[in-house]
Amino acid sequence: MTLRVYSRFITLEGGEGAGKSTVLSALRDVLSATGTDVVSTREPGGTPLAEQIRGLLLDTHHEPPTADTELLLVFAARAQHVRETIVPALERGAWVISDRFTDASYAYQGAARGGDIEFIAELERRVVAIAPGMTLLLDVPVDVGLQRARGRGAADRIEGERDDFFERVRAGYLERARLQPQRFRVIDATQPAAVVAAQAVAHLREWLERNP
Ligand code: Z5A
Repeated sequence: MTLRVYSRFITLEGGEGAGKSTVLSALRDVLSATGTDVVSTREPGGTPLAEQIRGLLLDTHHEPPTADTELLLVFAARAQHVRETIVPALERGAWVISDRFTDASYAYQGAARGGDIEFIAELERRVVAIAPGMTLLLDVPVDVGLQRARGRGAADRIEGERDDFFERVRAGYLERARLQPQRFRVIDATQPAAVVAAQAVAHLREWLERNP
């Protein structure tokens, strides 16, 4: 079973504090300004049930999930998100921008947590079955990103991981970008936020020209 690729589906990826939220607003503004129907969403989350699963994943107060539990919860949330939010929006002709998608599972549950990549690929094929046309990877050194993210206050369960975990996340993302250069655009996210957003918008405009 191959993944169905939607050119109107764009995802943002990156480690902690990479600046995805800031870029997402800039992309949404560009699309909305042209009168385009655009849905912005996030993972884990994007539906009421998936947001509850997000709470379970990030909460620091209950027993920590095992690596398998974490992986299956992430994909349970994604299954709900894809069927209830993403595919219905794409099928009615809207553009969808998601703050994280399946690449995050390869980076966090695969590269960083040591999960079985073939099993993740199997879940992707059977449970997700779709892929974005373009993915913007905001790449930032781990110390810079963590300093930004931790400046915001109490860390959630995953933000509380050690720095070497996030080094593996970053390496996992860069490896995916290296293997799929047609889909990925890698942006140096150490630059000022306005510059990062402008580069992301330039990629979007180029994508729009090729996929009107
Ligand atoms: N997760 C997973 O394990 N597996 C999966 O399959 C999925 C997710 C989908 C929640 O994701 C967690 O779920 C995440 C991975 C895991 N791990 N954690 N923790 P999330 O995306 O909601 O959470 P996050 O990665 O922690 O988001 P974030 O740190 O908020 O990142 P961001 O959205 O990229 O950053 P931001 O909010 O736009 O910016 C962060 C701060 O930096 C903020 O104060 C900005 O003003 C500042 N900032 C942003 N850009 C810049 C620049 N360029 N210069 C200086 N300062 C900047």
